[in-house]
Amino acid sequence: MGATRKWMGAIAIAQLLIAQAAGAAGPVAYVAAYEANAVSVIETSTHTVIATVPVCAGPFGVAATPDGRLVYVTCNGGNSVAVIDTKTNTVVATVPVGISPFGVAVTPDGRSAYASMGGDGSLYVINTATNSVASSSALGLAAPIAIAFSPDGAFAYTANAADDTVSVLNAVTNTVAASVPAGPFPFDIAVSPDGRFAYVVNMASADAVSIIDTAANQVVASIALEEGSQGIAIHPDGRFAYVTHGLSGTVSVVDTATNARVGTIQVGLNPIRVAVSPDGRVVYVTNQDSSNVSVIDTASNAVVATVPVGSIPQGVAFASAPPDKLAPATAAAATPVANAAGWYTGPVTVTLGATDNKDGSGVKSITYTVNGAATTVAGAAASFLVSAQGVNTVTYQATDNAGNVEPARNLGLFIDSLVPTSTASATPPAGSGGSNTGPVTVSVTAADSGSGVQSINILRTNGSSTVGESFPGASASVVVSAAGVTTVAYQAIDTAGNAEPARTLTIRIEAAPAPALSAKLSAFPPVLWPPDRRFDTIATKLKVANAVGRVTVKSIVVTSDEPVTGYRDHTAPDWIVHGRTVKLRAERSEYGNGRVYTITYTIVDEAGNTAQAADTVTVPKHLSWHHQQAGYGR
Ligand SMILES: [Ca+2]
Ligand SMILES: [Ca+2]
Ligand SMILES: [Ca+2]
Repeated sequence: MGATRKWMGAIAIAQLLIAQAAGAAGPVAYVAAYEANAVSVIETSTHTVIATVPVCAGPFGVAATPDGRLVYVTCNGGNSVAVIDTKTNTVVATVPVGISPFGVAVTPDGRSAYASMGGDGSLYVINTATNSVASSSALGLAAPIAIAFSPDGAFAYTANAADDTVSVLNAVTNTVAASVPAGPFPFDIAVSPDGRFAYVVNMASADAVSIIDTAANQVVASIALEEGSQGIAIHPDGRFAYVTHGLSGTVSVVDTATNARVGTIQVGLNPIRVAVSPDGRVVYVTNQDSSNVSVIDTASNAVVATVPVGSIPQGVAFASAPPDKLAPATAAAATPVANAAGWYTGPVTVTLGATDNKDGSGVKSITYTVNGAATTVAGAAASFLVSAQGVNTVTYQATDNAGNVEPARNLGLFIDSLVPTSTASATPPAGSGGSNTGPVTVSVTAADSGSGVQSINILRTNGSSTVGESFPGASASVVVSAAGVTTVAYQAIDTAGNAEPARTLTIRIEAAPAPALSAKLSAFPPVLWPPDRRFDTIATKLKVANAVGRVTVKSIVVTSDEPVTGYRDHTAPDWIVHGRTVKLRAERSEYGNGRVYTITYTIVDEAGNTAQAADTVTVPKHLSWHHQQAGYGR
């Protein structure tokens, strides 16, 4: 005993540590690395460390909730218990407890975590729903460095290293129900799956394991193995116990039916804690002096892997969250916003965000396709640019860490950044001088690649007059009728909103010609009578229309339908024009049927327009009754 105690003194008391194998089935092991102030997380299908979780100072014991969601780690140097969320492998709470916590165990119902204080012998009960201390009990236990529950949760058993006892705790009242003498230096404890026996490892004795009958609360047998034994775990089927031996660096396999050693397995240096996976396939052994974990295959009792972990590994427990069978969900957002018709005029940034179900395994990756080309990005967010013209088909789906794949969602992105093109024609075409003489119909037709022509704008400008119109569709026409120069500006706009630069067409319409200069001449009297060869002065009245400026009489010409002289006519001249005065001779041939003088004015206006006006004066053969009545016969 003295030699063993001396060896015991060679190890630091701070390294005393308890492991609690969690009841949760699962593929992940949590290993407290005392000197690293961290927990190494080992994925057990490949036996590789997938995370290192910083915790409080000096992590020792490890226990998981039955549902695998939470792992409790005693921090011996921190006087606290760290709570790790197994979904995220992050510390979600650090619960202050008593002095030098060592052992930790979770009740089978998962509602509480029990931590035993090596420093002051107290028991702390942590509510796993709130991760706060539900109660603390000053039980005066003597360095309770390990704690384990009965399967029914009625009792907890502590291995008390300082007084070589096991305390049986009533888990309802949290009081000591019994104190059972064990071997020297009880260092770890495990309860058989059927609850009938508690197995205590006595470090300081070759009788390494004391077996307590839990009905009688007394030791009923012991198992002789070797001194320096430090940890024990029982296979879920109850048939075998695994005991670590720090001095020899081995693990003994004990048949629980015969309490005989049936195998010895060489592991790492100074193996301390041990845990059996819930499926019973592997045993994890922490080797505190080689800072690794030996993985024993329970079928062959051979080490199949050695996993480096944080410095001075101590407690180990298996945990995993319950199976996640629900796929994550991904939401997509596009920037910028499409127009009302659903079109974009340029590249579109698509942002994807995925979330997994509550208590799910978390989003592992997002896979998206753009027009058939697939990309997978790690994590719950992705962003990418879509820029192809036309209809882009985007699909996206997230995958969680449990392998659940979201059904693909679809996003259609309609991109048109190309302006439409319009052409205009004028009907009728302009004449050779580039002008039209009447109204012109301007017809505009447009075509577009992509979203199609939405409308055509036409703006007519003639001098200070402007008329703007918008026509839906891909064709439009306006009629230009105003004289002068009309600029027709036109542009097409597509459904996406792209507007082509305005184009122009110039229409020239000649002004209607001004009304012609005209004149009407009235001569008075219209009849000369009697025909006595005298001269009469003729009054003339000229009525001018459409003159530009002043009118000038260029000439006054008198003609006669009978000759000036003839038979029995020797008078000449027969008319005199002097200035604006016209004199006509009252004379006619005796053989004719009357004479008709015609007086013709030729006028010119300031624009140079000329016009003629004429009137007649008659010397009749006989004076008609009508003329007599009119007073012409003097
Ligand atoms: Ca999920
Ligand atoms: Ca377009
Ligand atoms: Ca005459």
